[in-house]
Amino acid sequence: AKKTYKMADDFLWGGAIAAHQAEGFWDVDGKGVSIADVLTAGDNQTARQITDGVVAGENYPNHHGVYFYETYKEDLALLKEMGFKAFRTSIAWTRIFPNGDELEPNEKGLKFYDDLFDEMNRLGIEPVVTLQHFEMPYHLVTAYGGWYNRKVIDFFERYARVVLTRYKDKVKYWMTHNEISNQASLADAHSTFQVWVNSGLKFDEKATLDEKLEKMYQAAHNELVASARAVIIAHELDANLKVGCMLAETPIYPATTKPEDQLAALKATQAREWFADVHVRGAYPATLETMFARKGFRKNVTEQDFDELKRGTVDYFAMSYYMSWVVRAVAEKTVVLDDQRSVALTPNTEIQASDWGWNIDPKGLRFVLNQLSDRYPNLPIMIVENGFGAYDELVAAEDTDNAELTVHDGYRIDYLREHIRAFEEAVALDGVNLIGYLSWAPFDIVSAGTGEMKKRYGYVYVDLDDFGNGSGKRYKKDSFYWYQQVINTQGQDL
Ligand code: P53
Repeated sequence: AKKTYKMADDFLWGGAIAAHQAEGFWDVDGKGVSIADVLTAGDNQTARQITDGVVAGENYPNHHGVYFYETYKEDLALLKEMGFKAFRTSIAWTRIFPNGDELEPNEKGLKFYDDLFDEMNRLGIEPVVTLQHFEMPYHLVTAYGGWYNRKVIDFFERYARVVLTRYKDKVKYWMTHNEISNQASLADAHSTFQVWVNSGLKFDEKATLDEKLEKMYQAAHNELVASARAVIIAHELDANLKVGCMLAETPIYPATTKPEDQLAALKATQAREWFADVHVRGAYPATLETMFARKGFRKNVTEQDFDELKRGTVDYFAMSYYMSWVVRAVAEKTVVLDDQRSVALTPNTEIQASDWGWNIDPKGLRFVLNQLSDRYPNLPIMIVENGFGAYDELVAAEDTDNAELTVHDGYRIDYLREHIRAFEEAVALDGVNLIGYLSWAPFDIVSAGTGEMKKRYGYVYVDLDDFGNGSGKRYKKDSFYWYQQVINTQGQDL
């Protein structure tokens, strides 16, 4: 057997979800409509549609989630049974400010998260909380145009101040915008979805790539300023609060040893990773500044913005990791940041992919942890998402305690084992300062990308289908007992 390593006693083992994919009860206790509430169901082949408001007769999976709003106590008890040290979820902005532009928060929404965080603390599970995870108020899109409008910076600041103030004694670990880097992939098939969930942007069908890029870079700038303000507020409230950025990390490999492919991979990486430089160093890298000047992008900025970016740098680096990509240079084009058609995604024939086409690349995790550690020396890193979306089959249990049904998910265990091994090697052999591992979706929830229930990640099966039908009951999968053992041995028994 391969060597394994023991992680530190205070290493944060656990899992992560997001409010909109789990809570359900989308319109109760004063909650407003979020941008997730107008996303229809899709699947492997079909993109989720963004409807104009909530339309009768459409299937909106986030409306039901897995009813975590009511089941959180039993779900947290299962996580505790696995030995969780930490659990990440998000606050649904629309529970606190239903439309986003109110002056006063909604007390019932605040109360829900009081109860949720209290329960986690009672169980000794450290809350790790995302301020914005694909769920901004829909009203901020229809009335203001989403994050492209600078007014949204102020609305976010108000929301952040309210929740940071309210929960500062219950939550130490925060992060601002989930996977802020995903919207950079404007040329790929999921770009309509990505700019919607990141920034509340919906492009005209006739918009040119430059028009889209101009909007995306301005929206991202506004988000980065808003993030910096949240960091500043948090530190004013309590210097011990830790606020992170959150990027989707996908190593990008060159397709061949051709120099132009190397350059393509580097440029494609820069196009996604610059967000981190602003979050961590408080300034844009030269590649971006030069491109903005050349193209006339990101015009609507103030001197105060750059001051706030400098003062509001993050305390740690949170990241998701699911897959790697391969790119090649498109021969007739000069590879530049602002023309993603100069770089083409290609399949990786060396590795397998999931049923949803996501490349399975555990070594890529070690690779990217090393890159980050080189780029931002000493900055603590937390993996706040990693997992395997797969079809599961619920079968009769033989030797599982009490429960009558289970899932034999050896394929999920294989994925997780190799990724855990990869980060353990990054820590033990490469000196990466990794403080936690929160795997994605410890119990099944609605998929963000497709809206499916059948793309499952959990250690716990949730009996609901793509239409929200089912008992909603929870069943432990084989991976439940496996992850319990991993945590119990601090990562030594994989
Ligand atoms: P689903 C794209 C690429 C990588 C991660 O994704 C992504 C996405 C967006 O779909 O999203 C993150 O559910 C996201 C979670 C999401 C998780 O990855 O599409 O932060 O909300 O559920 C897994 O399989």
